Amino acid sequence: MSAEISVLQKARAAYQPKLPKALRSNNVRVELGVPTEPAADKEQIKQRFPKTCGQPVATIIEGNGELNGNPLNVGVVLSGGQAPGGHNVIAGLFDALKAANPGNRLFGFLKGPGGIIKGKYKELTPEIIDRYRNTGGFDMIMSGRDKIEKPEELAACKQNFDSMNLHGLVIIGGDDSNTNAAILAEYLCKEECRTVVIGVPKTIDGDMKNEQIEASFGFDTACKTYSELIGNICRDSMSAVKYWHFVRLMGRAASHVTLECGLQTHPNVCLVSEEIQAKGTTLAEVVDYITDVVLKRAAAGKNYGVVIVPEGLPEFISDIKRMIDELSTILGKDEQYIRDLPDHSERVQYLNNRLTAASAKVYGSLPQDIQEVLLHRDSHGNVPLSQVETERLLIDLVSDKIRLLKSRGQTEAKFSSLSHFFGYEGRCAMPSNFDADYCYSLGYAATQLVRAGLTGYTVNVRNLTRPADEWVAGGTPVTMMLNMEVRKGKPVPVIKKALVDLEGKPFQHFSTNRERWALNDDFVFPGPVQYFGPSQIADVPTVTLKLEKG
Ligand code: FBP
Repeated sequence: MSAEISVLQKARAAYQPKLPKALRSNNVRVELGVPTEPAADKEQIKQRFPKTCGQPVATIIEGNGELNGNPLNVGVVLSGGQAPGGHNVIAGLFDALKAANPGNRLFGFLKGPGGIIKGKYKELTPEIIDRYRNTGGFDMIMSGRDKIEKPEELAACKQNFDSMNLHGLVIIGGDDSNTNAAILAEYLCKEECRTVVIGVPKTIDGDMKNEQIEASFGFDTACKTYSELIGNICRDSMSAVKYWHFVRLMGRAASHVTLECGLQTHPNVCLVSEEIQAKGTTLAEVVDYITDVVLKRAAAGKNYGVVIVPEGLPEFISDIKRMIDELSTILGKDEQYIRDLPDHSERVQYLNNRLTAASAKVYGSLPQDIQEVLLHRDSHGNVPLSQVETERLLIDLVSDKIRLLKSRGQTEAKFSSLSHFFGYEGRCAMPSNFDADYCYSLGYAATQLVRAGLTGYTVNVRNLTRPADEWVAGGTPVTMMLNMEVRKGKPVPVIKKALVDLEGKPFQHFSTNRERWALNDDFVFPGPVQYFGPSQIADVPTVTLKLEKG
């Protein structure tokens, strides 16, 4: 880490994150509710998690507790994509551990879950923690996307925990990593290992949420960062009056990021994958819709505009989704063989013989770079969609269509386009006050769950649209959020992803206004994230959260 820090970094280092009232007290206890059930596929989940399935919801409240006050060794790991606030989770964990007993120790496993398997870790000291308070990024201990699933990997983890005399492990990750936390917790219970496992809901994608978990951390800062940039682009577009900007936004599956940025900035077109899926829309129909807006604006003398597109779109367009599912099944069986084929044309030929005719046609119609990306899966079976340039594909198809209409004399629209992808730019931004406070509270609460000896839980902090003082912290049994899904052709337990609810208030608000936003220049310019100043500017949560919570 560089020795020189920016003026803002210096000021942020002094920021004291706000904690809910109950967590500020040194006397807390964990109250347990009634037994819970998995979200779906109950019998299969119960069979796979006989020790941890059905545990009750936990709430942390003020009061004389029976929480463990003996010296504890706790490990922490950052898993998956970066999200603003990760360092504050660790700072919260650390401060709560030291407040409970100055002899408590915190160890950071390095480079993600792979560090747990390999036993690579470092002790986190006050000097290290202080250097990273309220900073973005995951560089304190780095992250990785390894999955702990094979029997030998689980056994290696246990061996490392035993030799470190570890009482608890906190896994900071998204839906896949919290699923991993449940698998590890179940395994450790079966093996009668003392280490408890607690997950923390992280992902800028915002799709790890449910009745208990109101938001994943990082979503707030990432959306505010992208919205600042989109607002700037909207202003540039109405100043230059000659470009259509196509902006793809991160979010591997759900469109929460795009919808939130749409609500913050009012672009002319905002695609929501979940709606496209619900209507069974094809790629050609998506192109028709965008073209229609371009032509209507051109007719009003506006040959410019802004289109925002969710990264996850390809998996929600009916014909592409079917093709990707078929590809996943084929890759589940023959991935290595396909990879070893000498060139791409042979891979296409091999796939042509195995895909249905309709899917082979869709696959064949895509540019080669997209075809190649679609043949990869990460360790959790996901397509690396951040590498699929959907915004360029849409630009090409819209300009083809406009060219055709022009050749028939049906339009005189001018269509000059520019493409952007906002993803990595937002993942390591300095956390907003909301994320700084929320993450610190999540870390603080995770310590209390470890002290209570709970395992297989995801920590939660609720009531997030109220001032931090009124937030309520607790834990949700991971099995309560699980369902079975097919990954790489096999059914596996995973946390049910929260997609955009088309009946929910955020989408409804967008849907009521989108036509007006399409034709007029109703752009909103949110400007940069504010860290200081009046609370209604510096502490405001996302539009999504405000609309969802009324
Ligand atoms: P997580 O689900 O791990 O939080 O990551 C989300 C994400 O930022 C997606 O939006 C994106 O598709 C993906 O990570 C990119 O992955 P990578 O960092 O491996 O390129």
